[in-house]
Amino acid sequence: MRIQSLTLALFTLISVGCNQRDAQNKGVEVDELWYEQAAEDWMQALPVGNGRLGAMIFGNPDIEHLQLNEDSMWPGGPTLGDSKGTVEDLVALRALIDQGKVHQADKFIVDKFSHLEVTRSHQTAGDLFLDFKRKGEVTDYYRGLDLDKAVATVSYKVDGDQFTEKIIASNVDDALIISLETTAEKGLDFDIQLSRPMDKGAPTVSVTTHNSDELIMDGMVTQRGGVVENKPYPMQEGVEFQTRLRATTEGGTIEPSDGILELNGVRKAVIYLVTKTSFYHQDFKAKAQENLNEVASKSFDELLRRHSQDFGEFYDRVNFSLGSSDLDSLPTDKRLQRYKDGQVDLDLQTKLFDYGRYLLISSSREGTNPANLQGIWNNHISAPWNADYHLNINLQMNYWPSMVANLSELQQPLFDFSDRLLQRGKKTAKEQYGIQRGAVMHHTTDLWAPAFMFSSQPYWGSWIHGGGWLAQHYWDHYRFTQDADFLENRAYPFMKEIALFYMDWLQKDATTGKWVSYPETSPENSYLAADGKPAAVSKGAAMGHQIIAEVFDNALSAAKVLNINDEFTQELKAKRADLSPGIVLGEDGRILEWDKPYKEPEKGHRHLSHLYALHPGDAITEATPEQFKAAKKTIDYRLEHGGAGTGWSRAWMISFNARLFDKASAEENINKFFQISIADNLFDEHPPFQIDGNFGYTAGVIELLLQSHEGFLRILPSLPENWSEGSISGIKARGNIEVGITWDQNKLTQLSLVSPETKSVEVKYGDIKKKLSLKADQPLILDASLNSKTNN
Ligand code: FUC
Repeated sequence: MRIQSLTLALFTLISVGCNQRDAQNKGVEVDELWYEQAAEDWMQALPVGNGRLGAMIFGNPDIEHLQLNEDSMWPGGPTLGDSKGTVEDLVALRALIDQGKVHQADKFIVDKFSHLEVTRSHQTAGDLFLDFKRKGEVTDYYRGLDLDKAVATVSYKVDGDQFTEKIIASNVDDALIISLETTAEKGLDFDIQLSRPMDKGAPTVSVTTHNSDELIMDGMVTQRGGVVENKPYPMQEGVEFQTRLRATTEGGTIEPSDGILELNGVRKAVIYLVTKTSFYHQDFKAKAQENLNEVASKSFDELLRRHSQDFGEFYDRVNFSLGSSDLDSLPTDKRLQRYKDGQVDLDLQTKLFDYGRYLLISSSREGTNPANLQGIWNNHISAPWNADYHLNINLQMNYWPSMVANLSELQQPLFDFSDRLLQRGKKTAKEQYGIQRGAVMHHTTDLWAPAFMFSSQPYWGSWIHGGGWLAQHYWDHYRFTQDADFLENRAYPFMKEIALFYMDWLQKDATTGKWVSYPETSPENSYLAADGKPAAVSKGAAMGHQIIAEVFDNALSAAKVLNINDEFTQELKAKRADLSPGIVLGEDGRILEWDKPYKEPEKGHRHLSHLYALHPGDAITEATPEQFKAAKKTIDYRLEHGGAGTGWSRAWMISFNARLFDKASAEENINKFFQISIADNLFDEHPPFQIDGNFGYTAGVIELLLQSHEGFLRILPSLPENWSEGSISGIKARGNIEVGITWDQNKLTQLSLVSPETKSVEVKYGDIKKKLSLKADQPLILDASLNSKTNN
């Protein structure tokens, strides 16, 4: 094995791809993923995206394939179904739980309140094929994704002639743009074709040519294999769209023919592709034409310049290094294999960190829909879990890096979407539970933002805290950005609606005198009831009470900032004072997941919902030592029983380790994440592909280096032993403080802090804790003793 990888390393050192090689010759470090062959399957293809529109690039020299994506490609519409259930049903349901009839309660909750399973999925936008009809020998193959500039490149020689293809997904010009170039005297001969997979045998698009150089693909998203209420429910209507493509060339000819563009003798070509949908625009066809005319009036170089500048404004904010990048001379898939074979690759860890930032910038920009379970990249008509928005961790995890990695603007799509959900959630609260105030959201939703319950199983579907968890993002957005306007006009109204629902949902427990939330479930998990059979519904559960407590606390903190003291805040305080605790320890020292210490059928379950208060919540810290210890015990128990099996669960584990200052486990979980959950294109695998793990990993890395949830900044709280030297800059702490950290031999060497406002901040490194003064926009540079380097 060893000899093999050494030979491989030597071989690849001589045969590195031309971009990498060129860059190294020029002494420029390129942050890239790169490969020596075309992608054979989708999980090897490389993603580009402008937040809404994107593609997976295969780089095939025979027939190049770009699988296309757009974030509003959904069947159906906003009108599917109404909330179910009545107030009487809720009373009856609670009575069953009070009487300990949990199996009946499990059945009742689904029968009365749920729409059962609904399958309607985010879908592929289709495919672009470039048929090169190649005959010659292909050598010097290179396929790469430059993360700094967000440019994908495919290059190779054909019978000695150089061919180069560059692809960008531009946000500023709202288009995919592909440039093709050859040094061959006779130029390139190729066909351009657009298509989209059939939906259960029915065509989903029609493709026509326009003028002599355009292809137009018109269609509507359908899902003939749709399911509603567990029954087949063919959806023959959905979002309408138009994809429009124009080719321009230098030299050669373009001939339209039967829905195809034929290009001959072309030395240089640029293909411009736009997609507009009825979700965003009533006049989407006119918009597509307008968009195409605008983008096609610019040269590729100009578009590339505009795109790289725009992308760089986000990407360049953060820099992370763990020392040597020598292994950049190895193709990414070979490096990954080396890692899987047991050779830890620290620089690949930094690449995956950067990739998380790249993916968020590419799948979530102001005005777009939020990143779904696959970001925007999806080649299915019916995707795993519908590539939708799961609210019991997945959607939130997508946005974990947004604040800490200094990408706060990219959270806007989450808030725009959540505000839509809030409107639907108010209706659901009223109709489904008879609760007149506030809003509720269940475990999953989709483009149309339904908030009602839809699942045939109580243990995943009847969870009611989607909105409560989202409320944390609103409050944290304020804590990080200090944007008072956002707090007043977006965060507080959202938090208040969620709190109002909870206030009316809570029931006084006759025995404890505490407010209890029920029916409750703990996401996707079940316990063994007294008869030894699995049950889901319980009278209170850890996560529910932790989330409710957090919503109440954060709403009260927000009210304080906003100087609000009214009936609502008074009522909130009273309910909060008597709320059932969300963190209760069992006799074995672990945190209870439900109301009682039940036996667990799946001891290594992937969700660690009862540790919400440790992360992403902040109620369990060093300042609560017993709970802190119990959290560690809870995690160890899960891991001993095969926990963290999925990519996202492993990524979450890294953040847990960070919060518990458990460096050794963090190191181990990072290695396992690479070894088990990362594919050749560095996408996270549940399996299958699920992008939350990518984002969770990037957030977890920062959590190891900087924490700010306790009211002060912790520097290098959980630095893994093998990250002995390194640096990170541009990351953010709560209070809108930008932080740079450099370390050597596992010890801090320099800390820099900068804030746009003059303020004091408390900082802790090891045993040293100091209160420091920051002057507006003036970086404060500190040494390992947290003494100012500048003033000395
Ligand atoms: C949650 C998880 C699953 C999966 C799905 C999309 O329901 O429990 O593992 O990630 O979301």
